[in-house]
Amino acid sequence: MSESQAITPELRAWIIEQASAGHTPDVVLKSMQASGWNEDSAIEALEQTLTSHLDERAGRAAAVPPPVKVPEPLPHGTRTTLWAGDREVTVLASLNAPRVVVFGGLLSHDECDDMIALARSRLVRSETVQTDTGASEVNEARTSQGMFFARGEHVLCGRVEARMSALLGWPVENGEGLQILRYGPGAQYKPHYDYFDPEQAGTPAILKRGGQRVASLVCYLNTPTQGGATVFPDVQLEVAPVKGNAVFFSYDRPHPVTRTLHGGAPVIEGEKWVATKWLREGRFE
Ligand code: PD2
Ligand code: ZN
Repeated sequence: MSESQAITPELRAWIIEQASAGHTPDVVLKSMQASGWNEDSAIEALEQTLTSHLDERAGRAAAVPPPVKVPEPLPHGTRTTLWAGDREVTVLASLNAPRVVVFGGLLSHDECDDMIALARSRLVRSETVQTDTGASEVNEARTSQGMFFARGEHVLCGRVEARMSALLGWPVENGEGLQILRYGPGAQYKPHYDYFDPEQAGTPAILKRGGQRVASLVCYLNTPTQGGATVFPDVQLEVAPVKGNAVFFSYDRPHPVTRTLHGGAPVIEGEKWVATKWLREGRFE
């Protein structure tokens, strides 16, 4: 789920379009304010977008940050099965660049059903940014609904988190609480990176709690009738959403060189439920 006034690729494209059409920053700012943006956030979004756009046009690439240690589920090379503390998990596929591993049977079907039952009454609609105005709003047909569990909130969350930690060799304390998302027909998650953009003004404050995100584990809680794959456009990889399975990917620096651009393809028929675990560099307390 994105923050309500984050600079999404759509908003960035809209701001650049407005500037290229000759609208002054003041006019663009007024338009954003008229559609619900607060002045400070709008100014910040405009400054960042236009500065980085000018840098790109001048060939001044943002520096690639140094790599950090990330979770690695297959430190000794490819295996067909892995012991995850209380359950054997199958390795269905892996890729090195981006680092992606697809797991079979990470969760039992009962665990998937129980997770959905615990989350259902707490779902709230996720917000998207409208591309024509830059306004943050809920778009019923296209968005997912979501909620966060606190880490260890239920016995089930604690058990699953311990299993993920054993599977990935990464401390439970370095994980965020599980995020549950439900997509209805037509809903999708547009391609994005899960790390926090170092260019965004709000990022240093976010990083105080646990540092950067370094990996994601998206678990499928049901099998949609049609659609809803997790896609990695840079390498044209599509991971089929199958109940109990999961896709892991890591990013050793907050930069597109990791090739971890990914999205949730539209659900065509049925619904799609996922539980996402994000792993941080440090303790997320
Ligand atoms: O539901 C997905 O397939 C998906 C795709 C992209 C989930 C996430 N990102 C996420 O939770 O970050
Ligand atoms: Zn994501």
